Amino acid sequence: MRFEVLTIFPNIIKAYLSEGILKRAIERGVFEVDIINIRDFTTDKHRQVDDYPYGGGAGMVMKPEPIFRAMDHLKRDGKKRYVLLLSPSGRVFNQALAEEYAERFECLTLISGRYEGVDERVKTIVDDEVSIGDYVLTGGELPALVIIDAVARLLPGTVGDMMSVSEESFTSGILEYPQYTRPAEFRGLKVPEVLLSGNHEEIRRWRRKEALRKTLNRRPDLLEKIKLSDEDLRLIQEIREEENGPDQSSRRDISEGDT
Ligand code: 9WO
Repeated sequence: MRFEVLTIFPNIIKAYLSEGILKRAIERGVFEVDIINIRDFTTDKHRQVDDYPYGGGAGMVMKPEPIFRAMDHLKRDGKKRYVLLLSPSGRVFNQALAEEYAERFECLTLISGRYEGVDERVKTIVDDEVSIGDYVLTGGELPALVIIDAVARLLPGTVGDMMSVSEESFTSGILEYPQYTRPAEFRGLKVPEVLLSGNHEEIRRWRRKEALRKTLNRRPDLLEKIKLSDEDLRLIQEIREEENGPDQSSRRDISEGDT
């Protein structure tokens, strides 16, 4: 797979991809990243990529010409590409979209804006606008990197053990169980006994229960989207009893007497 990033700050993109798992995957040819400096596609002496907004107002807007010329340059290869503009008004990125991009696209092109906005006509050359969350940043570079990271790690060969991808949170649809490593006791804080027991069935059940507990407490919305097994329902019942005392629903009213 290939990612193309259009930006006026290519070093931001380079820096992140020069470390860790993504660097290694690029070296091994799992995917490729082409960084295109939008400023290289200006035609004026000052290499200007921004200009004043029509209608007035504060700040500057990215000019359409350099972005269109950079895209024309890329399109000479005649290959299919999916073009995204990173914008807080785009549709919100999530794991399902990451999976779709990893599966469907041979080339993903990401346009990162700066200043106070991008000329609206750039939207005529993009396939979708994507947001990574409801906040405003100083540019689209971090969102582009977030999308590259989330998609690239799903490509076969990027992450060493694909089990860690298929077992993780959001692939399963619930949050992750608590993790511990040595030492077994640290500053008085003990690792749960069950994890030291060597009983793999008990460990599996404990992890599932704690993952459900965390999801129930922090992201109950996620539980509505997935199919819970009979075991899950039993574990949730146990959690309810632990956290709120015994369930009152199965308790008969005092007026019923003890028949
Ligand atoms: C800024 C903006 C603010 C309110 C409503 C819509 C908006 N669109 C943009 C925009 O496209 N800004 C450009 C990219 C230029 C200024 C900096 N940019 C930016 C992208 N800031 N924040 C993002 C972003 C992108 C994806 N997900 C979250 C934030």
